[in-house]
Amino acid sequence: MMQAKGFFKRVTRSLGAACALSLAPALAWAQSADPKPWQLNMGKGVTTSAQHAYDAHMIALYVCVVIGIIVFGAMAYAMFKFRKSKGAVAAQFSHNTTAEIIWTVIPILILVVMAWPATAKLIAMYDTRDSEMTVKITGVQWMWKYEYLGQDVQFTSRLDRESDRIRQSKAKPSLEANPHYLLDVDNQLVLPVNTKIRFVITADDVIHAWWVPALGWKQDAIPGIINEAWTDIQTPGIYRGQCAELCGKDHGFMPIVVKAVSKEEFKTWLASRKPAAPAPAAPAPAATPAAAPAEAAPAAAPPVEAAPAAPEPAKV
Ligand SMILES: [Cu+2]
Repeated sequence: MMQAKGFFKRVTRSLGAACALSLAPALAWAQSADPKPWQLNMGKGVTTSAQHAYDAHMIALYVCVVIGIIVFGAMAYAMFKFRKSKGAVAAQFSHNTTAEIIWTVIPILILVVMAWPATAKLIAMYDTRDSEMTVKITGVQWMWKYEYLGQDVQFTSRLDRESDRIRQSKAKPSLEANPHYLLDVDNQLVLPVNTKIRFVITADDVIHAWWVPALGWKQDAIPGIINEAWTDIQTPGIYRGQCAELCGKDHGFMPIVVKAVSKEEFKTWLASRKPAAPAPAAPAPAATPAAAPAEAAPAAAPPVEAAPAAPEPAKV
């Protein structure tokens, strides 16, 4: 009996050590926003939504690890402790109501414990109220169109020329020479940090999906439908993503690059992208009373129709 106890302790200890070893590198890499080669765990991201997703993921992972240790530990213990060579005889019962109640109720409780925070976080991810600015994203075969609503700033963002040149030439890109091959664009989406930004997302032609993993969500861009999402980036930096919906032959060549900058830097950038204000017009020559109504009428309407609607000084 003492021997069995020692063996069980050793098995539990080595299982625990194996789990800790396998988790250690994953936890170390989780600090970075961009994926790394051979990264095993999901990234932490740089937004509240990403943090929520990461927390929910880690809770589920830890629950799975504990269940794995208990189940496989019990199996290993039973197999070695009650092996045939030791003269073990299998029990003959086939049902045990108490055991069945226990292994039904415990998983239900575990699911509820995991679903409660996950649901609360999911609801928060879709709450776009109190956002400070709105960016409209339109997916187009095969580029993205960005509009800063109310700011008169819009542009398209497509695969950078260098990536395009390499792919057209069929040359083999190297990670050293082209670290962002197919993940670079000509115009980055510049956004301020520590700002609740609402996105309205749609498409012009087919279904696309806007996805930057570091922001913690992905949203479909569907023609005729406006989807919503929001973000609040907490760390300045460059965050890359891609279209995540198979949208045609160049689906793999419409990357996304978000450049998160300080609020002041964003203000300066936005001002620089605004169209130049028109030069002040020279004072117009005094218009004659007859000419004024015709000018006020819409361009499409003939002046003769506009004239009766105008006040007629002769009748007053
Ligand atoms: Cu697409």
